[in-house]
Amino acid sequence: MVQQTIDMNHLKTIKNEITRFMMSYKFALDEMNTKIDILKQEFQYIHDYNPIEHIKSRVKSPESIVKKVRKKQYDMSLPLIKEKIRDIAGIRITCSFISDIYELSNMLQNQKDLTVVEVKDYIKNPKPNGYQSLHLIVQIPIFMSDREEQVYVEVQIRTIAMDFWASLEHKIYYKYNSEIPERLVEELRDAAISAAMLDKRMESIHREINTLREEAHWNEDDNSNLLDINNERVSIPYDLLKTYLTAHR
Ligand code: 0O2
Repeated sequence: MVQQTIDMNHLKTIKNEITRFMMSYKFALDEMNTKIDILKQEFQYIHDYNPIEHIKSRVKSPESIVKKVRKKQYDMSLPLIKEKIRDIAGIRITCSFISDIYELSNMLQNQKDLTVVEVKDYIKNPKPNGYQSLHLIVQIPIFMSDREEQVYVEVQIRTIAMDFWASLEHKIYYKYNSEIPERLVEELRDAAISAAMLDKRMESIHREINTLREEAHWNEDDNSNLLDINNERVSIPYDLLKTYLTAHR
């Protein structure tokens, strides 16, 4: 009877510890999502468009955590898991253009309370199978009633095309395990290259449209392109200003 009471108490303590452990990742994601939302609004204000197509976040399930711990052959201890498994909290941000990925990543890296632990640039250096994405491992402080904790969060930032490829590739491997023939591996790699080319084309169209929009805005604008010289109103040609601004950036 006494033995059972001790076990029950012990079990209760363990349950509490695991709950607190898992909650810390939920809080970290809440904090990150708030940050990202603020950045998104700021970006919208500066660039007049929303760079984020969608955001998904998840806390790895306890079963998946255990599976990864076993695969990596770590000891089953919470402090060790906290230190070694750095993608328990994960956020996936899908951006419109490649330049948005880097801008968003810089904005995140400039946040004073975030510590960037690792950056893996699979866009500049795609994985051999063609996988592309920018991965950041960050640490974010969370404040609980009795303590402050630094919690790891994995942030994956990619374009719609990269996300499309990664989702389908994941499904193919999930369904067929790792036995897919080399010919199909090649096809997937080719498809990743096509996705990257599509991203580049879309970005170039986006840039051109932006320039056209700026020019149109400049030409139709109130008085911002006018100078008063010797009581005479002179307009500054858009091309001249653009060259000047580019040279002095
Ligand atoms: P899930 O279910 O998405 O979480 P790690 O194993 O994390 O310690 P690794 O493999 O060096 O170390 O990490 P990496 O390369 O940063 O990859 C982590 C995550 O990126 C993966 O998590 C996937 O989500 C994604 N990823 C990486 N490579 C690929 C790929 O080739 N295809 C696809 N579709 N996704 C990829 P998990 O834990 O594998 O899976």
